[in-house]
Amino acid sequence: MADDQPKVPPERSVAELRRTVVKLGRRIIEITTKAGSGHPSSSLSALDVMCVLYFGGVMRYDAKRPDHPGRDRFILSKGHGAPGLYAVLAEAGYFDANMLTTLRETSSPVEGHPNMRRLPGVEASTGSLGQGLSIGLGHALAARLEGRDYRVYVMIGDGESDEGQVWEAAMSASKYRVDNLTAILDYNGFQQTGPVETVMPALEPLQAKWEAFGWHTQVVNGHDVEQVATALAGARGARGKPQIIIANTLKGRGLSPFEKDDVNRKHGVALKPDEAEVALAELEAGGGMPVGGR
Ligand SMILES: Cc1ncc(C[n+]2csc(CCOP(=O)(O)OP(=O)(O)O)c2C)c(N)n1
Ligand SMILES: [Mg+2]
Repeated sequence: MADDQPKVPPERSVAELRRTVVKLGRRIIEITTKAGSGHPSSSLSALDVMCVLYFGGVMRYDAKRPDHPGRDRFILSKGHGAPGLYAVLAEAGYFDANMLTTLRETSSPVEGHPNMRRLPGVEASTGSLGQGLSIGLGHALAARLEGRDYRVYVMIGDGESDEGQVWEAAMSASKYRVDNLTAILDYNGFQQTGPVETVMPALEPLQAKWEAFGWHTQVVNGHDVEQVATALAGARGARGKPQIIIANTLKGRGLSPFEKDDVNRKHGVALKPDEAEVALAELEAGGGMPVGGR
């Protein structure tokens, strides 16, 4: 059954990936501003990683057959980053990009948080934080039981890591030596009410914690698509243990309308039309600021 799998869609070059990030970043800002709500800053920090997964020659999937049993899975555990996931899924061909502009409209399947029953390509209904890694672990173990070799990718948040269930999943994955499970932690430094280091200072030392839980760990600049691609390849090569990539990112991707709010980088706040204009111009001009060290 191992070869009963969709192929990896054509791999985009580094330059094409960077252009894709800008194109989809634009969509995230436009649709949340039109809706007047949503989580653009949380979507933008996670965007480069999702683009590498779907368009950088990593995941095996067939958008025309979203329920293919041999497909690789991606679960956005920080489900409020839904606008980013939707932009990626539409670009991948799961549904028409015109649907994106119905974000958060009554009865639209493009809901505020991903609903697996309503949109193709959504692997798990998330939004209640803390659950995605456990769901991903379930898929990863199911692959073993079924003799399939698909891989499971789960994106978790740094604030989300306050949830105990994340660490339950971390321990269990390690116990079962699950090596077809890769977590990516979107380390953007902010959660709903403030900086992560203020809300939950004991999150650090983060890499050492995951090491101690028995995971293969890597740290990358989450806005450098080459670094992300290399780390994903490294994760694929790890044997006998689950892997995590800690992606240092910027909430709002360094675009100044988000940076001006240094309490929470406009968590759950759409940009006003005039702010969106500024953000879009900066995005087109170079895509925000480089990620500083933490
Ligand atoms: C169980 C649960 N508690 C609280 C919330 C409310 N909430 C939504 S987003 C968020 C902050 C998440 O922060 P982080 O994981 O860092 O995500 P970011 O937006 O920074 O990407 C919180 C507390 C929730 N969705 N689920
Ligand atoms: Mg965060």
